[in-house]
Amino acid sequence: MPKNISLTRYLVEQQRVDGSIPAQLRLLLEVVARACKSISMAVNKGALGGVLGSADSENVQGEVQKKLDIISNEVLIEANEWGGHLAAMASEEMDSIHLVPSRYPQGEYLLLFDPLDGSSNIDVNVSIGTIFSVLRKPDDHPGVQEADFLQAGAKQVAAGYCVYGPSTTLVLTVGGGVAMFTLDREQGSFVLTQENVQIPADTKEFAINMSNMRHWDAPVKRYVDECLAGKEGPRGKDFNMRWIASMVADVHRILTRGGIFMYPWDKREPEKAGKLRLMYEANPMAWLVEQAGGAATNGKQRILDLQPTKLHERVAVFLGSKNEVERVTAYHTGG
Ligand code: P6P
Repeated sequence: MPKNISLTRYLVEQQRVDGSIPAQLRLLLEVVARACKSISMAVNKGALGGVLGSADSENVQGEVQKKLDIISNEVLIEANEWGGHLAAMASEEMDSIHLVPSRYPQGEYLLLFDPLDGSSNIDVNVSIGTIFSVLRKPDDHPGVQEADFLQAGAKQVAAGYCVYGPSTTLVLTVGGGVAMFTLDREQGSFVLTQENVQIPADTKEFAINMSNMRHWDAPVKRYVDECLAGKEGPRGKDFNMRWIASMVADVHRILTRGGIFMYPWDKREPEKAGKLRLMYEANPMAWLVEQAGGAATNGKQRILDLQPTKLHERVAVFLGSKNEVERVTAYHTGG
């Protein structure tokens, strides 16, 4: 792979190859990347930045907001308002959509994000990240309303995340595979460090919060029990387990070396389909995983085919190595 390809050069050259990144979308992705750089700086200051701990407020999910949740949300909003590439934004941290102020030109894209996923890990210095999804604004009516965001994940035009870990890494797809860019803090720019990411179809590593085992449905329990039975069990091989409790970090590991990530429906809150949010967590991650040769379902259906009915709706998530996701999905569907 050629050395020192910046994100900008990658986007320009990708547009030349397949026209998948028109100017407005390139601007959107560069602005989001710049916002992630600012968030990375704030996160990396840690206790020195005076931004750890809770903000003594709750978000629409009823979760206590961390100061950095709010800061990250504001950074993304501010960065994306003036460019003329967006019509509106939606965030895990905001009850309703945020229209681009009328003093700025309106663009053709909609941006959704979880500004700082895994924020319960901030105060304990564990990797966290920003997740984003880009949709096209419907052009059959003027203005933007919440219903315009309710598009299936298969309609995304771009998706990605930025993981704030030992290195800050931006992972992106526009439908032609998955590329990874590592932040070079000396240059202050994201540099291409991997392209055509491929997830192995098989794995020996599963990720799930085991403390919820007694609440799971039978198919999930069967799948995990078989992994735990190891070589002597029906799988005939031993498995390893990882759970970072930061979806971005768990998905990054799976994109890097394979594995299956599961956050299933459970009996604790049976009216909820799952814990994770469809629009700005499951959909972008599902597209990235599929673009890297993996699979992503809610246990029964392909996540990208799900038709959303609410902006903040939740979904069960099984994603990663194709053969494992197909197995656990078959346990649910009797396939
Ligand atoms: P639990 C973080 O709060 C998050 O939304 C995901 O990033 C993560 O995978 C999951 O929740 C962790 O949930 O119940 O294990 O704390």
